[in-house]
Amino acid sequence: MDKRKRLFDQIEKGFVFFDGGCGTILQAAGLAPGELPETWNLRRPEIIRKMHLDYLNAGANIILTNTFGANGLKYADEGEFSLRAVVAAAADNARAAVASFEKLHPDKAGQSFVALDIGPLGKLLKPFGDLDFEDAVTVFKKTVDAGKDCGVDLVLVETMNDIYEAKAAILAVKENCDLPLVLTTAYDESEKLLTGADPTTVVAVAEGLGVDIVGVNCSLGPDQMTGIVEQLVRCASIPVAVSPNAGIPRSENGKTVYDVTPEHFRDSMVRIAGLGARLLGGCCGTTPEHIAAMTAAVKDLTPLPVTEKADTVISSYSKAVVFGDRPVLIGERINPTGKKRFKEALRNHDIDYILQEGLRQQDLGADALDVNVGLPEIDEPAMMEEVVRELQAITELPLQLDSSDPLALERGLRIYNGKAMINSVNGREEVMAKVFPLAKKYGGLIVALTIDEEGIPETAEGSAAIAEKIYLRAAAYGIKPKDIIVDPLAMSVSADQRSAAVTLESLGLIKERYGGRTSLGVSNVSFGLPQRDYINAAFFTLAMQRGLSAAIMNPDSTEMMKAYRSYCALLGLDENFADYIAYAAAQPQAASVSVAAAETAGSGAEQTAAGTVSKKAGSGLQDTIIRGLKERAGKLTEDRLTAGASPMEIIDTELIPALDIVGQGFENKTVFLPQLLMSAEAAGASFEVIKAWLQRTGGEKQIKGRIVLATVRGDIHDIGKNIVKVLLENYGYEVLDLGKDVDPHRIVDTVKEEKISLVGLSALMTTTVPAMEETIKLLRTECPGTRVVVGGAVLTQEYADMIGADKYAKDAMETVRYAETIFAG
Ligand code: B12
Repeated sequence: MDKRKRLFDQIEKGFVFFDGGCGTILQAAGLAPGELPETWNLRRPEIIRKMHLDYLNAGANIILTNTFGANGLKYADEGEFSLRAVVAAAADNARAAVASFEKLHPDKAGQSFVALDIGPLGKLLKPFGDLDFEDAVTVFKKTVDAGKDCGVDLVLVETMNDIYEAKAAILAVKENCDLPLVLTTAYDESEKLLTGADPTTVVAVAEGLGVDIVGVNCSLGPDQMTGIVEQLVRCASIPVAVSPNAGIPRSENGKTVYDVTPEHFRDSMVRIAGLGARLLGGCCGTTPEHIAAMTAAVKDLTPLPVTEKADTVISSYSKAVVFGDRPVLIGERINPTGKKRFKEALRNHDIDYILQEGLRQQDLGADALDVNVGLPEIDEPAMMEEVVRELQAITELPLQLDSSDPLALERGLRIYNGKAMINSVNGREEVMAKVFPLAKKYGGLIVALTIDEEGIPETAEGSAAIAEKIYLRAAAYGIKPKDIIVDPLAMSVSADQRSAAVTLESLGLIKERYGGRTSLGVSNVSFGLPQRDYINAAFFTLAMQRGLSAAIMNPDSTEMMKAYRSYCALLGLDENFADYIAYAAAQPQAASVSVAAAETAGSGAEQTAAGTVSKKAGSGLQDTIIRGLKERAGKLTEDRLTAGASPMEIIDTELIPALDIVGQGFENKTVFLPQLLMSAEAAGASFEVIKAWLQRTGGEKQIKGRIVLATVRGDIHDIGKNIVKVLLENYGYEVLDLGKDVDPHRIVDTVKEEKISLVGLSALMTTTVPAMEETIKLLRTECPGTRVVVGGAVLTQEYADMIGADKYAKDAMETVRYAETIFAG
């Protein structure tokens, strides 16, 4: 029988159960620290098979192959423990366990499934990490290739804490096999993934990519998952899977312990089943006893039905925009049409300018950004990919990929980190045949223009007829009406005065007849007329009145924004007039802020209501670092230096305060790791310029002394240490920089070999201060006489004394002054 059908028949019948934890069981059976658990598929198959059988006996229907970490980054292509050998053995073990179970329980034959288990790669993807998206797809593909023909019934991609990595894994699965696919991701207590996605975002991306079942696993215990499960059930149209840990792990005498007992787990999972989850299991710390208690209590309950949800959703990697009563504003400025400066930017490959346009529209209130980079003389597909890549690194707004070239759309959609809008398809058969398969594969909300082989219809009925044709063709590709947004085309009224009325009537008709969502490129209406904003704003208001769901518009147009904010306030779409009041209050200020910001580069970053760190009108260095604009940070630094600012002044008044603001946001959970990383990179770019400047302007050349610098073990923060290094070098010291995450022994060995008398250690986290202490202790015994100066944001004089350092230096300059005293004699 078709594997998908067999699985879904089982889900149809009632609850389906996953197995529980694996790591703790293998450790108890003797898995050594550092030993790869997947090698036991070959080394200790009897233990793996017994574990599977124990879970089947406990009532699990789906057992996971022991392949969580089996990927091409950890396992070689050849040899005894090659990826293929390990995965094949894992599948054999699981299937053997199912066979034994079915022999003992013939009545349960056909109810058990083997899932090829795929875990995360342990690396962040570019630009936040160093793994290329396509390389991640290739690595996952290897595991899929190794496992797909080994008799597994489905694939489980699990414990994903980055939706981008999940996308890479999903593509690898969908492109290389047709097994049913389950995606479960790991949320933290703020109910978000490490990179910021909430359940609505995860569901939008997963469903768009064609995942069969979506859910949550690991990190939290069942009780902390309640809110996440509620959200998943609320927005998913596919079954929801839930596999919690046996509580939040904690450390006791060096061992990881989990507090949730099988009875507690059972009670919590009964509650979770009642919320609408359909597949239930356990993750870290759960045992066959937990699973047995759960299955016994849940199996006879009646599950809630899985229902189709009507919401239209787009998303970036972290922010979902749900189409509701309030029209979604899509910024139109990233588009060369009629814009000389933008065309120039495209021709000159001035990505920075394009990014600025994006950020400006974000500040002005856009909910999403249209991206059109089509110019005949440039390679549009390559440019689309590059601009999408760069934009999605610096803005959380979802993107609308706008091109008539399917190749450009595909390049953008493939690497897009979220669920995009696709602009556009129309009623022409040829266009639908090219664009719908892309939307089906990558997900997306398709803008459908009501134009076909016959041209633009002259009546609202004509528009509705094309819309209907598009809905029907899309359905044949498996695309739902909620993922189509109809654009009945705003035509220039100056060419045909009736056209605006027809467009408005079409909006109403499409909504009324099909419950359809609609969108318009509003500004087209005024083409050829003076004071276009007047007409645009009035037309926009009329369109909103007819139920317009989204507008592609210029958020820089005061008239349009006034119309929009006032409309939302008047119709009760803006609770307590909050947005209206904020908008109105910002109006007189905006002008003065922009002047002030231009004069005093840097000050005034603020927390917006949405919680992200941004600044309204500034373009100073500090703001640029906060926003993570690398190239621009470099340029502005150069300008400041040329204008006479001193390197230390720039570091102290721009770099450090910017990172402090982002760090604060990170702590308050308004900023997520990707933004932190982008800011760190921008600070790094600024610092590179300072470094080059210092080298050019020259310090003293004669070497005054040799110093070892390192960020301690477990700590990868090195911006501060690098600043210290450059300043020391500038003052004539030779620095042996051992880098970051440096083992104490390596530091000691270098000091001995190089006969070093001063060591500088950096630590930025409370958790790495012990590694600093360990390094100092080792230096004291192995290299008596060597002085140690310590620094880094987390350190204080008190800490420094506690761990036995010779000196605490609060900044780079103080380090230099200390070095002067050490090497004076
Ligand atoms: C940038 C940054 C990052 C970047 C680092 C990039 C890089 N290449 O360094 C990235 C994004 C990679 C990162 C990752 C993480 N970060 Co971080 N990060 C920061 C941030 C925002 C700024 C640090 C910085 O560079 N400051 C600017 C420099 C110039 O200042 P500085 O280092 O203090 O250096 C000055 C002085 O201290 C001194 N100095 C520094 N080193 C030395 C050395 C010597 C010898 C001497 C004498 C003086 C000295 O001189 C310098 C110049 O004046 C801070 C928040 C903050 N405001 O500090 C969080 C922060 C340090 N990070 C934090 C955390 C938790 C993390 C992560 C665990 C996040 C995660 N969940 O993955 C990971 C850690 C990974 C690891 N194992 O280390 C926490 C630490 C909390 C704590 N108290 O323990 C902080 C405080 C943020 C927060 N508020 O939560 N982070």
